[in-house]
Formats: sequence, structure tokens, C-alpha cells
Amino acid sequence: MMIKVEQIKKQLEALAQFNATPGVGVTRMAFTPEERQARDYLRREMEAVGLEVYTDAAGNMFGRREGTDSMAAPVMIGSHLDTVRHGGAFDGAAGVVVALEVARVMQERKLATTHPVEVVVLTEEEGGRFGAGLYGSRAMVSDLSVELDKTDADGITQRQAMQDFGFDPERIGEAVRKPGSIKAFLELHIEQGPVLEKKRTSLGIVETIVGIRTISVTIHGRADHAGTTPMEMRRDALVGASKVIVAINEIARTIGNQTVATVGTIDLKPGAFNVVPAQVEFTVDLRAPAEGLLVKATEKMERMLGQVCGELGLEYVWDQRLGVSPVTTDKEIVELITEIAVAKGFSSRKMVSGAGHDAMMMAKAFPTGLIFVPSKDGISHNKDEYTSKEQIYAGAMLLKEAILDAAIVTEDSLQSVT
Ligand code: HGY
Ligand code: MN
Ligand code: MN
Repeated sequence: MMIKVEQIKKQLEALAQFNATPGVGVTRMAFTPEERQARDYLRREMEAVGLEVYTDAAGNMFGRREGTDSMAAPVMIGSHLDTVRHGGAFDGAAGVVVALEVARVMQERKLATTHPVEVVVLTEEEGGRFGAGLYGSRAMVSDLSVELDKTDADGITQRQAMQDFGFDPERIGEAVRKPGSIKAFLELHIEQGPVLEKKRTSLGIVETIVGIRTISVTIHGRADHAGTTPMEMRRDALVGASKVIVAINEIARTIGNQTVATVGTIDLKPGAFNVVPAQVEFTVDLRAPAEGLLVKATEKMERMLGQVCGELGLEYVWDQRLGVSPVTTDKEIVELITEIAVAKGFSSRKMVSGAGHDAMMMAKAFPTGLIFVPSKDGISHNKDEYTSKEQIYAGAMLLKEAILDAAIVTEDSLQSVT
């Protein structure tokens, strides 16, 4: 039952072509022409291996392989297709393509499973366009109608973007899956960090995914003439933002325990060399392995923001866009994956994921597993992101065996494998 890594490599290279910034990493935002091309490509590849393709109201795309009991809850495998701006070719795409390859092998070997198996492509995991992320997986566990008015950098709402893309966003609530309606969700993903490579380990078996809070902070001051306004009269939004951003970094360092905070975007108005900045908007990406750490960091940061703005005569808005608590993956799935790795002779280690994944949303409602494969030099969200064929092969073998176990491959179909 051979996994064909050349097939995986070819499909990853094909997907990387659907890109808004060729030559400068991969940029494939949700509901864009590039994503449409990637979805259409994958739909064809899914159909080529006999999967029946359908899309839910959140735009999640599923390739279904029937089980002997078509009423049984499916086992789902997959990840996301959207990327960060100027990202790499493996983040998300590797999980989708490996899931597809598992389905191809099952088809080629005519394996029968009790439970249906579904390859899934989840919508807007990165949040690069509408600022929250994990959209498709969140829509499968909760009604996200309230978020449809979020706008992208061009002022287009998620509602409009989904309509233009051919979806009916008003039906988004229909994407929610009932408890028990999915037997298990498994995701293979690149680690996006240095641990597996440093520890010379082939596979990461994730037990905990950190909690994430994504906050948009806007600081309001007053535009003034750069030459005539005395320093003590100014309400300089950028001076305030600069003090706050350095203090945010310090608060995360002081709290420690793997608490991390990142200010990854900043925008100021009016943005002229001879005008005191009136407004600065920036985002804070805050993560920690325990909810209490997120609460403590948030409280400290908001209090500090109020103090700095009070001293400088500025106003502020603290708008939390996303708040996801830390999750643990399914213990039985962790044990299953660990046993398979040992049986197959792959080195593996249990891990905490510092990156967010669709698995963290699915884990809130369904038994979920997350498998990591190494990232070269721990690099990700970067055009130089890379994982070798051999490393992906190990992950694909593990995922295949886990799926056959979870979906309960029938004995006689296994016997028939030549
Ligand atoms: O931000 C993350 O952790 C993921 O790449 N969306
Ligand atoms: Mn990512
Ligand atoms: Mn990802």
C-alpha cells in the first residue's frame, strides 16, 4: 500500500502555482482567484481518486469516500489551503495533499472501511484576509453568522467576498456539525518550529495546542503640524503605540511559561512626514499553553495601554477579534498514533503546538489528532518553508495507518491487498 511521495510533491508544486505573489513566497487568501484555482485543482484531484466532492455553507470542501456503513459518522482528514502573505508552500497544503494521497492509496487497493472517510479543505484558517482565522473549522462547531461583516484591507466584507465566490453566507449556520457526527478528525501539518529537527525526530504527536487571542488595538491622538506644534502640546498616536508595543513584548517575557506576543501589523494615519500621527492601528497575537496565562497577559496589557494613553492624552480601542482556549487532542488517538509510529519504526515525540490549527477547533467537538512533520531550520510563514519528501512520507504512512484503524478497514479488503 505504497504512498507515492512523488505524487505528493507534484501536487504541492501545482498548488504553489496558485499564488498572488509569484517569486516572493505563496500568497493565497480566502475567496480569491488564486484560491478558486487551488480549489478547482483539488476538486479534480479528489474526483480522480473516486471521491464525491461537496461544499458546506462555510465554503469547506469535502471529498467523501463511502464506507460499508454509509450512515456511520465519517473519519475526516485534511487541513487548509489559504496562506499568510508571502508564506510557504507547505503550511496547510501539505496536510491536504497527504490526506488526498491516503484516499488515493485506499482507492487503488480497493480498501473498504466501515466508516466513510472524508478529505477536507477548510476555509480561511490563517485569517490573513478577514483577521480572525480558523473560519471553516469554527463554522463547523459554532454559528459564525455574526462575523460576516468583518472587512478586509479593501473594505470588502466577508459576506460580500463569499457571495462573489459563489457561496450563500446567510446559510453559514448550516455548516455546524452535530456532536457525534464526525467519528474523528486528523490533521497532518508541518511543525513550523525547530523542535523535531533539533531532536532528530521524524514525527510530532501533538497533545496540546496553545490558546490564542488576536486583538486589534487602535490608538487615537491628533494630527498636528510637525514644525509648529511644541512637544508638550502633542497627542502623538505613534509615540503612544511605540511605548505600548515595547511594553507588550516585556509583559509576555515577564509572564513567561511559553507566553508569546507578536505585533505583526501596524498602520498609521495620516502618514505624512510633516504631520504628527493622529491614529495608529496594530494587531497583537497573544498565545499561551494555559488560559490563565492568556487572562493575566490580557489584563496587564489592557491596564498598561490605559496608563500610557492617559499620560499622553490619547484614546484607545482594544478589540479582541479571536479568543480560543488551549485544547488537548484525543488521548486515544494520541495512543493510536504513538503505537503506529513505534510499529513502523518512526521516531516520534509528544508535543505542544505553538501554532494554531484547525485541529484546535475540531478538538472542541470531535475526537481529534494532530501529527507534525519537521520544518527545515524551524522556518515557516516564510517563502523558505521546507519539509523533505522523506519527512512527509513518514507522516503520510502514519496518517494512513491511523485512518484505516479509525475508519475500521474491513479484514477481507485488507486480505485482498496484493
Ligand atoms: O497562526 C497560526 O498559528 C497558524 O499558522 N494559523
Ligand atoms: Mn500558518
Ligand atoms: Mn497552517
